[in-house]
Amino acid sequence: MSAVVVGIAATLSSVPISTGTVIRVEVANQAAAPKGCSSSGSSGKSSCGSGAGAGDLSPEIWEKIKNHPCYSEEAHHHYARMHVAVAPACNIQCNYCNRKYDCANESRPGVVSERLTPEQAAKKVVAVASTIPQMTVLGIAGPGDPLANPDKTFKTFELISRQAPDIKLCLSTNGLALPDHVDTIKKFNVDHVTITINMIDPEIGAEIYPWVYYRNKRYKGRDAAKILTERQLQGLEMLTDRGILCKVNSVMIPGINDKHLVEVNKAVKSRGAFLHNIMPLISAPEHGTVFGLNGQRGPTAQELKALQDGCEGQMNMMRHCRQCRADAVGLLGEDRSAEFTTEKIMQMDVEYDAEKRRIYQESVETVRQEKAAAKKAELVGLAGEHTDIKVLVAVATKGEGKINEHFGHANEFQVYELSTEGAKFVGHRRVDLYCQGGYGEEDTLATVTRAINDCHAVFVAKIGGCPRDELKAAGIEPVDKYAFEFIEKSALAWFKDYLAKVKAGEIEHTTRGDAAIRQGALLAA
Ligand code: CLF
Ligand code: SF4
Repeated sequence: MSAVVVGIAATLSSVPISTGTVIRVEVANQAAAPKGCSSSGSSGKSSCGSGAGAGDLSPEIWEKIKNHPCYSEEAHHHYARMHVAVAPACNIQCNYCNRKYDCANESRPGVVSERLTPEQAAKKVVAVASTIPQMTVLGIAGPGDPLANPDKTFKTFELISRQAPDIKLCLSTNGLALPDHVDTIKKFNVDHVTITINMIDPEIGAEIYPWVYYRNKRYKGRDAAKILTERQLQGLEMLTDRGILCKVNSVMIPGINDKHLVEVNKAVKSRGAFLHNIMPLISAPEHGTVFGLNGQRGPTAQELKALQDGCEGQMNMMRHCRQCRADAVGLLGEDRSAEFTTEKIMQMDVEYDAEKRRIYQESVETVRQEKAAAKKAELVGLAGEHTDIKVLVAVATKGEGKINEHFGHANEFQVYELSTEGAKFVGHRRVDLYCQGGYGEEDTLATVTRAINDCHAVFVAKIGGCPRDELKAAGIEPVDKYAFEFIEKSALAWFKDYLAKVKAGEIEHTTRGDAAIRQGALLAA
């Protein structure tokens, strides 16, 4: 095993990190040669991002991501994932985590998952896959760290790969124990691994991690962070060496690691990470976390976008993460876990029908092709336009890439950036339901407006008179004329009209303000 080079000050001493392995601490940019995602040699172009399609990637990579809702933005409109909460213990402490809740590296603070045995988990996967044929990925993401519970985690993977072999296996870890398990991960065909890497500098790490528990000893502060970063980067290299697709999650903590995440981005790209997912810190006093209690704020929507945009030239950025819980079920952005409680699952008599799933997924592919063709046709109409104008628009959708949700029923809005280059997914905004038992809530409308305040328009399947007027007063145009049509095609058609009106002097193009990322505890719908 070659030494791993870590991007931190050369004065740090070497630390033994695993049997026969020593991490050498040198300059970051001297790290391993670029490996990576695409047929274009991991050039880090945005065409190679999580929004990339079949034409942008090598056939081998496309096959791995085409129906993985987290690794492909385009796939997330059509395919679902599920998590099974089989891993309760954790080997580190993060200042944004309260152990009463799930691992906040993949989950929202404030929600707790039902713990399962591997056998219960396998039964649940078969039941969900039979009920939701677009469920293609099984992830283990907590509620603690999967690799701090290796027996339960790998037993679950073993059972599922036997009973539902068409389902992709996915794992999310803090990375501390990762180098010890890379060969087992490979053995069980876990082809997608997420590592949460919030820093490569132990000084910064000491502000995020009070301790790690490593080789039967508790380390604190800077020493703890140093071991953690070395193990994370070593694990990442070992995985990419074996051809396993790696995503890196980073929690953006303003004033602590926000600027530093650009260095993290370079370090993980150079070690072959496929995708970087920079997520906002969700922090509120009621979560009982160190950050929540000391008033550490999360980023605004525009701060998050600026960082993601800044890193996009370096590598593929994920922007559609929903920070879902450790027992999430369904499309990203929906949570059907309540339909599959242990009690309900144990009473279900399920038979796994792989052929039925295959036929359903073929129909999904037909819709995807129609969607791509519609978008391409609309883009042709923009080809003659020459302007730097970019606008954000919000969309109410419940999947299939269509504008098919009522304004009042949306618990999130997807946000697209429109330019003459096309329509690009840049994020989502969670909101409280405006429509409560048939009536609109005025307070809620104000929070919705704040959440999409940086958008010029909101596309919906339907909207009532009152919210329509209030949105207009806030400078956000409600658009329902594309109800049940494909999102990108419709947004581009609207944008063409917008540019025409600007050109004709009918409207003046103005930039909009910032928007708020919701900070409260997020509960299952
Ligand atoms: Fe789960 Fe994570 Fe696999 Fe996806 S989630 S283990 S890679 S299957 Fe996805 Fe959820 Fe974001 Fe995670 S939206 S929190 S990135
Ligand atoms: Fe909590 Fe996850 Fe951090 Fe462990 S790794 S302390 S479970 S957020």
